[in-house]
Amino acid sequence: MKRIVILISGRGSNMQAIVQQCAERRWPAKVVAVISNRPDAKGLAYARERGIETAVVDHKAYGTREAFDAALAAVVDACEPDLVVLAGFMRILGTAFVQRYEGRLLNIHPSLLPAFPGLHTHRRALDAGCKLVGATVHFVTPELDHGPIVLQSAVPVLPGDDEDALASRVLATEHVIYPLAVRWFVEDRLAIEHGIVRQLDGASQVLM
Ligand code: NHR
Ligand code: GAR
Repeated sequence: MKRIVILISGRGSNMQAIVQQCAERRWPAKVVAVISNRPDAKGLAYARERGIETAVVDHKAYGTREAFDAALAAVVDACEPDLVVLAGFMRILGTAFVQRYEGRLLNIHPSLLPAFPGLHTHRRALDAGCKLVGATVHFVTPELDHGPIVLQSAVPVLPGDDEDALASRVLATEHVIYPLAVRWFVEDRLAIEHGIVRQLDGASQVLM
């Protein structure tokens, strides 16, 4: 059984999708903890209801990013994870943290990377006149939103779309691709070769 730790900052709908599929589809894995940097993250209540251990490491309690990262790493390490999943986690992590979990740290970013790394992706895609937008699951590397790509989804931009409309169309696909990517990881179906992810069964790594 692989041990999964999920880091959140808010609603946690991606976390919920992963928790549900892990339990219902009998993955060889268990979500052992959900950790938030925000004490008021809505997703914590869901995890508690499901009997999953929760913890809060409040970034506001630490004087430096390095001190926060070290405190977070201590809590994560105590869970002995095989995989750490960022699911709407909103703090940039330093090199020491990222290297500690290299090859077992995943993120979902709400854009078709390498377009629009960072924040406000839907606004920037609208401003650029993009006709397709989407989401990307990637391994985390020290450079923000630049790690090896595992899986992507693409959806159209429709006339009259605003940021909220785009965000919810993309989010619906996140709930499909993130659980799938995590399942591939826990079933040992992913390899990283020269910075490129290969799905060992040859499954399609894009959802349209
Ligand atoms: N850390 C590293 N090193 N590499 C990545 O690829 C990371 C990461 C930490 C988080 C998620 C992310 C995203 O998918 C993620 C990927 C937060 C920010 C940000 O600017 C940017 C990207 C991501 C998460 N955060 C502000 C900060 O100063 C705080 C914003 C807030 O609290 O609302 O850390 O896009
Ligand atoms: C998701 O759309 C996720 O891709 C995005 O925030 C949302 C979190 O929703 N992540 C980022 O923007 C990271 N910078 P959730 O909390 O319901 O999973």
